[in-house]
Amino acid sequence: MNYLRLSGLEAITITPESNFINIGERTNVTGSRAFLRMIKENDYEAALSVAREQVEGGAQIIDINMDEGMIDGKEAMVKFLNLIAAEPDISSVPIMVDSSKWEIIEAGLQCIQGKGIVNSISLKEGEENFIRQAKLIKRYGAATVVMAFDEQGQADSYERRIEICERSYRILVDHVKFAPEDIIFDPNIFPVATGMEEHNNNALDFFRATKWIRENLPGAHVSGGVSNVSFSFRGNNPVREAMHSAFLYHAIKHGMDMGIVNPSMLEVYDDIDKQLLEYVEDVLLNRREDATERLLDFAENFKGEDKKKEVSLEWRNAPVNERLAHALVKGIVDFIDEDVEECRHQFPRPIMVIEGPLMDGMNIVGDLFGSGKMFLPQVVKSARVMKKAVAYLLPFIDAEKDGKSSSAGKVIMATVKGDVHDIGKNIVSVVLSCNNYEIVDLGVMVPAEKIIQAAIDERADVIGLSGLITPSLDEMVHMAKEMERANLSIPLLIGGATTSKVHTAVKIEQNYQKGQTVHVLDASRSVTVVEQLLGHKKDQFVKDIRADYARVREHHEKHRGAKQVLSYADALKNKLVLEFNSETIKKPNQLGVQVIEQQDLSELVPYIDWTPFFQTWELHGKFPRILKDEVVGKEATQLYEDAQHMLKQIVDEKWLTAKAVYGIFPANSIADDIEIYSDEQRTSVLGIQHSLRQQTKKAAGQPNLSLADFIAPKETGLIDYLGAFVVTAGHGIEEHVTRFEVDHDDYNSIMIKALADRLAEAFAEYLHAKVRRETWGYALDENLDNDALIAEQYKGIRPAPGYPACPDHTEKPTLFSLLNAEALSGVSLTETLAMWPAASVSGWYFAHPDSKYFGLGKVTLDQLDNISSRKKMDLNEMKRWLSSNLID
Ligand code: B12
Repeated sequence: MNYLRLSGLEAITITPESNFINIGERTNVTGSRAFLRMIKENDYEAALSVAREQVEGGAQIIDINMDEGMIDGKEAMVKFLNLIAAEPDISSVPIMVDSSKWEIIEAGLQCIQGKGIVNSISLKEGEENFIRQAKLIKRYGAATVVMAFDEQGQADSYERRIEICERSYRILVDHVKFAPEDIIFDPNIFPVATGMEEHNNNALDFFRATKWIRENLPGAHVSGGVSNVSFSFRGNNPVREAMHSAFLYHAIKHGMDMGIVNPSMLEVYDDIDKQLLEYVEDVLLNRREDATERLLDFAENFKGEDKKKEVSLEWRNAPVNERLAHALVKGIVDFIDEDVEECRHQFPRPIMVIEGPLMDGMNIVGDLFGSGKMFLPQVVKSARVMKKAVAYLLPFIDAEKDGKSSSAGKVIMATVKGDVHDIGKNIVSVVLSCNNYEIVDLGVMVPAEKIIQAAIDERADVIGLSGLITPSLDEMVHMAKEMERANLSIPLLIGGATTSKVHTAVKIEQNYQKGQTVHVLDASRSVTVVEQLLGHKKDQFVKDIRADYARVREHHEKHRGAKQVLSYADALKNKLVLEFNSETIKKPNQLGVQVIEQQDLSELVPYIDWTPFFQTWELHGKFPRILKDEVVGKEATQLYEDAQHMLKQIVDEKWLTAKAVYGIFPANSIADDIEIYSDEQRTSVLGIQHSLRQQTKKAAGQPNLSLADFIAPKETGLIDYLGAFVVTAGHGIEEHVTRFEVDHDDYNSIMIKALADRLAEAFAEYLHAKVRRETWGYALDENLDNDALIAEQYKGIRPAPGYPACPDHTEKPTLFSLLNAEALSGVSLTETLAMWPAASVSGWYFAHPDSKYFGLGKVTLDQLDNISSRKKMDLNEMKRWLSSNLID
């Protein structure tokens, strides 16, 4: 059986093991008034940020709809999709081209890269039209949503749903030869509890039809727009949220595997008020004649109600093993020593407390997390309880001979040489240890030899590597080669922000033939992967992975160079030409290097962008909305409270020291180089910032950007300026991390790192504002609140080497020497140019009012050649550093 494979710039394969696929719905003018307004007002920058936010918020596919009478839908669709294509962070995910007009769909299909989805076709206008459209979709290489709609209208019963879906399927598969896995049925989600009897079976019929489709139409998928179901309860969010969650819970159980769901309108299924859940499910499953009336009456109680918090100690009355399970699931450490002690007396050997009640409790945690009913911060807290319990028992176990516990397997974890980030790695370690894997954590910046030696000495079953920045990808390739050379055959796991399945398949896997390499997207997937790699189904799993990676390589090979790009020379000709004059160039109030020895942390707190903090903990959604309504609302609030508590201690007790060094220098551009001068007479060149230029073929009138475009060319004779900065909030962190680790407290050790990262980012934001208003002084009257800063509404930009506009990390040494940064801020660069302490950010300041953030995208060898000679760097070395951005 083939699986549905979709792609933007990156591929996703939807297998039976995949979690529910969430389709972002906010780039849809029919569903979002804000998005409609942006399109109407031609504010495509804002529209792009809506798309970006959805991808960052976890949408795996984005639906785009421009069906609105007041706009030219076709033109808007084409324009928007072309703009998206030049934004790698958005176009990484597949696009769903959504329209009721075929011409818009077709225009959209002509723009999207990778394999997208058409939303939708149906038999509404008869077979001929249906077949014609399906053939075209097939030719464009897209998947399609098929509505349960035919010549007689929309399917509104179980029988009609299955009749239309079966007929559509047979036509598509038998006649059009459409791949069955590329068919996604939308069997119509209609409102329930409308007061009309004929609507009572609406949800139930959807569930039954979904099950029937999944069982009888092999390969086909089921999707739908969930919010429709609760239409009768508009204005009553608590009931709507409960209804959406309960609906999804049952729909997924019946086989719905993707859908349009607004995450801010979901309650955690297990947290739904039990009575409300019963009434909601009575309605959804049509369990009682009076279900609607009862829910309507009951719903009155929930109008506008805030969720209450209760602390009850009733659980303390339960038997000890239940108490342990409760403490583990709820992450309560308060009674752990006394409970473990009590339990120890009930078993002949202390080890049995771990193998019995504690592991039973952790299994519950593992299952709840695996099924999406528990979230990462809760799991990390559970791990803390487990670790404390084990620590309590260890002296008793050590006192016995042969007291070793049997683990499910031993995993070596390490952040690779040159890279300093370990939050992701630590989270994976916690999640695996919750599932009874023994973790040997080698820390950060670990060279290959050390990892391999540890694997041999420890007789490890798996090696897991983590890396955050692109240079680490190369180190992972090196690791694979070294494992092959050392004759190892244990599986190699690859993870971290810049890693990907494609990179793993194309660049890593084949270097390690004796064992299997697997890319793991996030912590929640790590357990199933390790389980399969170490379990009795290993052979089949490895076979599947190999076949999958071979397909990825084949696809990659086929599409190599298929992108529409300009030569570097043509891209340079299509540069952005800005106005440079006394309006756009402001002479800075202060030139030269400035230092902040010890920044008052309390001044940084208001600048914190909290949304990424929640992402670190795998809680997706925008702050502060996430605290209230989201599927993760309760957990997010708890996490936020814990964070505030620690943040206060960090500030009050000066746990961390924040330092900065920054400066503004005279500068001019020469093509894509920016010369940085010691003084305004431009007597000597202090350094050169080498920029890279976009080469993706742009829509007419759109320039190919380079950061150098934002600085006045030397030939204008005008003096322009460039700023540079390094900030850190990481000095002093080690002491506290060690303290937490000694106390077996992963939760707080991850928490302090996540907060230090937030403070580093906040410092970058704070300093940028200070530079704009004071040091450079080009935005004296700027008055932006934190939301406006986060939305980047300020004038000027501060791109950081490594970020999408300037992915070349090798510019950091220039930046550091310009500022004498290592001496003045205590931040150093590792061999792969990560910064130490980890919670540090460095970058450039551009002040031109038209400067903006952009993504470089892919570049060609002629640009590589050009930049390596400009930088006087060996071509192959340059190629290695820029490999993620090269069209190979
Ligand atoms: C928060 C953040 C930061 C924080 C701290 C990062 C951290 N976590 O330690 C700060 C502000 C300090 C920072 C700084 C920088 N950053 Co930054 N940052 C991010 C951001 C927004 C989120 C990363 C994150 O924390 N995610 C949450 C954690 C939990 O996820 P994770 O580490 O990926 O781990 C999960 C999985 O990957 C997986 N996993 C991880 N490891 C392993 C290992 C195994 C074995 C397995 C199985 C799984 C696994 O499981 C984890 C849990 O689910 C990303 C963009 C993004 N959306 O990814 C950019 C990003 C990682 N940063 C980037 C860059 C460039 C930088 C800087 C170099 C910029 C600069 N010049 O200052 C610096 C470098 C700092 C340094 N010390 O060298 C780039 C890297 C790409 C590149 N070209 O190299 C990114 C991708 C942004 C971008 N789009 O360009 N950054």
